[in-house]
Amino acid sequence: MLKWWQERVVYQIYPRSFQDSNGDGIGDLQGIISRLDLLQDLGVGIIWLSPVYPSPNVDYGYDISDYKDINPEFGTMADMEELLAEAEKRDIKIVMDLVINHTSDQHPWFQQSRDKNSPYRDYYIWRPGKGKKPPNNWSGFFGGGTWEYDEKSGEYYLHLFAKHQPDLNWRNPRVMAEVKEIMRFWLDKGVAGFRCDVINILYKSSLADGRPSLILTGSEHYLSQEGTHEILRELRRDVLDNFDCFTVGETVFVTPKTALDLADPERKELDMLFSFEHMETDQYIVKWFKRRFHAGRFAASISKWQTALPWNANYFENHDQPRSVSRFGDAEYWEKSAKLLCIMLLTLRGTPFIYQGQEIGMTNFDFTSMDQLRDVESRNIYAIAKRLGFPKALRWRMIKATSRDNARTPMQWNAGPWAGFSTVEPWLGVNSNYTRINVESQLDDPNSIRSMYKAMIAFRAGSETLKAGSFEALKIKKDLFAYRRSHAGESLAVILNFSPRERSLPWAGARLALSNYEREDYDGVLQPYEAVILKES
Ligand code: ISL
Ligand code: CA
Repeated sequence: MLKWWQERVVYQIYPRSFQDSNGDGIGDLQGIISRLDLLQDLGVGIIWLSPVYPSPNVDYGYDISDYKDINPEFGTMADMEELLAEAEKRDIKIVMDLVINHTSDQHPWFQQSRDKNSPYRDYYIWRPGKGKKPPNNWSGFFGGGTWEYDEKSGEYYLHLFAKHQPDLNWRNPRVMAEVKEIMRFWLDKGVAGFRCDVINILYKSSLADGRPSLILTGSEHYLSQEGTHEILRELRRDVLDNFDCFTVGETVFVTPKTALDLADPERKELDMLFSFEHMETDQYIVKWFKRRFHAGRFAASISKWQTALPWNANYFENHDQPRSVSRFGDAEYWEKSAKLLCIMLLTLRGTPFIYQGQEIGMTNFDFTSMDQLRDVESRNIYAIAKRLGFPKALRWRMIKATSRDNARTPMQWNAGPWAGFSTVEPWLGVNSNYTRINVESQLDDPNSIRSMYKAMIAFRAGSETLKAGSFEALKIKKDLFAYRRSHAGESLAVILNFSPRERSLPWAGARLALSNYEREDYDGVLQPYEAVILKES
């Protein structure tokens, strides 16, 4: 028997960029409420809200200063309750982002923690320096160091992300108690679970120097440690198991083995997780060094993970990643390749996650200068690359292809001013292609990318084979990827042509169920970027 979170499709909303309702250029909760009918029409069953809590916005919501309130830019608690109620009317569940590895440095816990004698001191990780040097040699996720010296208490605090995001001390039972209470607070309000931010790095086993490494020196001391497994089991047992809810963990640097330890149902830790390997197949070592997209490499990674875990959280986009059609698709075949990615995402085994705008084929941000970017990570990395002497053209190329702002531009609703997102200039630029790529123009067009998403969500909802079936890779060859989903005597073959050329691939005894081209049957030849679903039995 499948659980409801295995049958439904998740839609991720980045609230700041979804819909502004009060003309301040910032998306908000009333804006989301006003678009719920469209999400219901699409077939969405769960919304994951990126953080809506009060935040100084150093990392746009991923630096939280109050876990039990709503960012006034987004609205009030009453708006949040209205959103939950309105979503429920449409049979849509809401999942919150839970960011508990770190808080904002403006959180009252941290402010008090700066006093050595405060009972909050141990909520964070404070250490004296080694002479003039920080306590250890670890390097951070946003580039640069992980320790910040605090004049007030004469010690350093640990921050694996920006210096305004101090890491919580998960060895302190009071931190655990606080987080349990926060989770109960939201579950009591009716949220249906949590997307757990960087959840496999909570527990730091030691603060010793890390092995010298090109990336994330020190990570062997905090990646997926036994202490983290214990924390996850405790949260599950004491909080989550008392509610009809689920968790999806954002788990960094996991392998199939370490991922299984986090998401094996028997172990009662996470219900599913986001792995990164497929998103790293177009890079060398770090995401800033992109290499040419190779469909075979992508497909091989997906296949490996499909069979490594009993259940996957499938995604090609989120608020941290460039747009999938710009990355894995083909600009010349924008529409066909976006539809191919849609068919792939919705036919894999696992819960599909669609990021806002993906359903209309939104593309990377066409920014022309660094001033147009808001993301702290892009700015840090650009500055570090400059310090390292990277030529300007290279720095620019890195940021262009990889900046997280590529996916954070305002949602393109229509061809009107500011793409219908706002009545004033938004907090981040609108992609200039909004007159061509927007929801309104695709809504009534049966051949639009959005219509393909709608059709595929409905197809999946009606197919036990797609929802519950097994996955078997059949062919992974350069730009051809074929796999089979089977269940209770039915078997579906999915064939994807990731190339601008026709490809011949006869498939005896199969009937066409669906294609991103208009055709009645399958003649053994795939058109450029064609994706077909064939019914084999
Ligand atoms: O951007 C990344 C992936 O390409 C990572 O380095 C990212 O920082 C990492 O996946 C963690 O992401 C999460 O936590 C961060 C926050 O900035 C991201 O938006 C969030 O998704 C810190 O809270
Ligand atoms: Ca607003």
